[in-house]
Amino acid sequence: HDTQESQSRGILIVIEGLDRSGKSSQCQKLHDHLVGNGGQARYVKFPDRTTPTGKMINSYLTGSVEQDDHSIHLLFSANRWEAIKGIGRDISNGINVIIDRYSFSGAVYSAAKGNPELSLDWAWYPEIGLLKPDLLLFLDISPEEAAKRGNYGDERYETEKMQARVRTLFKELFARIDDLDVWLVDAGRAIDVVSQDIFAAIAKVSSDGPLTESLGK
Ligand code: T5A
Ligand code: NA
Repeated sequence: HDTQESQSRGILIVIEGLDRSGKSSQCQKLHDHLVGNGGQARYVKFPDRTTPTGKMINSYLTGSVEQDDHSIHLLFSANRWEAIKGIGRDISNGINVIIDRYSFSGAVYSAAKGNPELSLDWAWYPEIGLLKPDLLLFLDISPEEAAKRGNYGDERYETEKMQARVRTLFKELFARIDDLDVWLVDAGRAIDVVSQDIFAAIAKVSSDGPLTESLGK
């Protein structure tokens, strides 16, 4: 078999945003849209709470366990590193991978805590070398609007003050990274209106080149 060489690769799409911006709803819709068009797709969510690192993260987020700020930060990163080879393999096998939160959340939430030892630079470092997305969609919503949505406030970072800092830092981080295709999507609109914008963005992504690029400094 040398069909591998003629088969085109999948694309790597990342959806980021504040808590309750609608990431999971949109990832699911995008997954169904791609499969409905005859493609293959896989939906990956970080943190993946099912693995050993993910279980530790879950205990921290739900408030049952405390963690040192550096330590929990590195656990979130480890939770991505342990999954990345599998994601790369799927992409080379022609599967489109949709990721719900990624390195950008990783850096920004830790830096937003206000601990002077966790600068955005420090927080970004463990992400260097992970696969770079072909497209990054940022679901933009005001913290006030997000707070009106279901179950807000259940987890550790769900305060309006924290979310406001997170929103500013996301934009700061996007501006710093070279060659990153970022689409800002107004996520304060109805679910189906938001997904139409997302489908339009996806239609423009090309998977012509090899997926060899990784996240840099
Ligand atoms: N974190 C994460 C880190 O600190 N470091 C890291 O490295 C990573 C990966 C958990 C926390 O971990 C932090 C960030 C987070 O604080 P999570 O598990 O992704 O991360 O948790 P959330 O972001 O809170 O995920 P949610 O599921 O709560 O939010 P979503 O996915 O953005 O929103 P969704 O689609 O589930 O929708 C939430 C509600 O709003 C409604 C939905 O029906 C649902 O009820 N909704 C809408 N309502 C009106 N209009 C729309 N357009 C709507 N879209 C959705
Ligand atoms: Na949350």
